[in-house]
Amino acid sequence: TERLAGMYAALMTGLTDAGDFDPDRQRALTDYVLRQGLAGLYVGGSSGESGLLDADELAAQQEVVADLARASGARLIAHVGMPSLRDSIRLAKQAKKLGYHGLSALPPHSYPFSDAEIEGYYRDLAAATDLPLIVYEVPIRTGRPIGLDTLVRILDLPNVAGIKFTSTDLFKFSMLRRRRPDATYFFGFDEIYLAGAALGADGGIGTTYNLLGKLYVALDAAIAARDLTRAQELQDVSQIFVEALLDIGVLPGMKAAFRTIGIDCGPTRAPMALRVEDAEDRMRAVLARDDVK
Ligand code: NAY
Repeated sequence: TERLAGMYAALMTGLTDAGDFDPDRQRALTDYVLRQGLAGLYVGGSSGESGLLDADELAAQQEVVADLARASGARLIAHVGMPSLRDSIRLAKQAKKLGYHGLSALPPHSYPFSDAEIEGYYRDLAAATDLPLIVYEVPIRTGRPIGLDTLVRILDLPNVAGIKFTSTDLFKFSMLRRRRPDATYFFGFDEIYLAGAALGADGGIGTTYNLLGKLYVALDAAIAARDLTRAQELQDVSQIFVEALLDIGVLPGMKAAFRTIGIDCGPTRAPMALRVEDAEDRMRAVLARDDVK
């Protein structure tokens, strides 16, 4: 299997006004993202509200996205992390059939599982298909960082190709990379991607790439060209955008920003909701700033 690397949008989800999965809105959004020039899409992750969707909805989404993306040359990674390993395996097998290029999954976190149980989950999931699996370190979602030695053991499992590292513990990121230099390292915080790249990330996966994909393509190019000044300028724009989102709620704010450019992907699923009433005005103002345009 080929190596997954580069810049991926953590694809968002299209919902109807009533909050049901909406294949048409999903297609409109996906079509916009595919035109950003990114390496690919990370489908069904945190940014896709997967913690609020059920396995049937995620399966439907996998299919809609694969059908649309097939001709584009974009790489597709299916996030299949679910509270139940059985659901994860079912989604993984479907992703394989649909032609996805890789898998990823949150560690199990619906109970306080032991390191051995977390490793067992990844072992069983990785064995379900021959696709490369990207494990996921994201303590802001799981409530618990995974220890360095456990992460190294997980990276050594058959079919495990790398990690999506969404933590600000950059020393841990570096230690992991030195212990397993051949694994693929994705960095998961958009607003500090440059820091992850400076320490050797092979790519990024993020929410704001959906709307600002071209910015992250340019950031990646500036880094490859060793143009630190340009890279810092681009990272600053991403930070201004993320700062605005954090007040509003990241995913509701992203959906508001999309509405201002004529792409309606619906509300976020309850209980996730806008935290302010003027979200669209705020996002429109951020997108119109001279330093952001
Ligand atoms: C996903 O869908 O799994 C992700 O997008 C992970 C990366 C995002 N982190 C989380 C916890 O959702 O893009 C980041 C994040 O939204 C962004 O950096 C703003 O903080």
